[in-house]
Amino acid sequence: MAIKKPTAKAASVKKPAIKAAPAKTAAKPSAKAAAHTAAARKSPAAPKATAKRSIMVGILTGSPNDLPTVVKVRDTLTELGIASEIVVASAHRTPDKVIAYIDRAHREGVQVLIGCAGMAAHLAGVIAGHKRLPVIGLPLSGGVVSGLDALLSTVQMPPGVPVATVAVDGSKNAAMLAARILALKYPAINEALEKAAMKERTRYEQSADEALAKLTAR
Ligand code: AIR
Repeated sequence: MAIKKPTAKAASVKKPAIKAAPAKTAAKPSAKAAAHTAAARKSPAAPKATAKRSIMVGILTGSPNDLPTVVKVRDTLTELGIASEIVVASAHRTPDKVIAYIDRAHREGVQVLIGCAGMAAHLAGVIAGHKRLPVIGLPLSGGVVSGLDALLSTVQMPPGVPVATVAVDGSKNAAMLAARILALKYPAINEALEKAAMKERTRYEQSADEALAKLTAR
């Protein structure tokens, strides 16, 4: 199930600085149209699937070597019907590319950004400092003490610039957190999360039953 998203055109439409006075002859909206508008305001329609780009979550990572872990973020989002894209850009090696991507993503209506990096993992922090979008930090192992360096570099942000940091190599939770943020706005994502939770519970209970059955059979 693909979650719909606004067209790039719609996302880039600027509001006029001065609101034009409504034409006197403008017809009143019908009761049906008014009800439709009210319903849309209550629960925002998922953005349009016809969008040229339908990316809701941008995943940045510091190195191509991170991709085996980072691709699991995208896979989990895809399972939930959320379109995402992965961009390799480093806060230290290619900071200009990081900023250019964040600006483009923001312009095109990407709603959550995930910054993944190992070692001196400043990527998520740089993203959070540049735009006021929700930012999730995914620290990666590979540096010293199994990623503790990346964990601290990601989580220890100065007050006012939050990065919601998940566990070292916690790809699945990075995706699930992004989905929970989006679920506040899109009922279809909320439903997908509920289904995923039920499936996970069944899997967990079945594996517990099987493990206990094996123990009693010994
Ligand atoms: N990194 C890249 N630029 C800044 C940082 N912190 C991270 C990458 C990777 C690690 O450094 O995210 O996890 C090592 O990078 P590489 O390319 O040498 O494997």
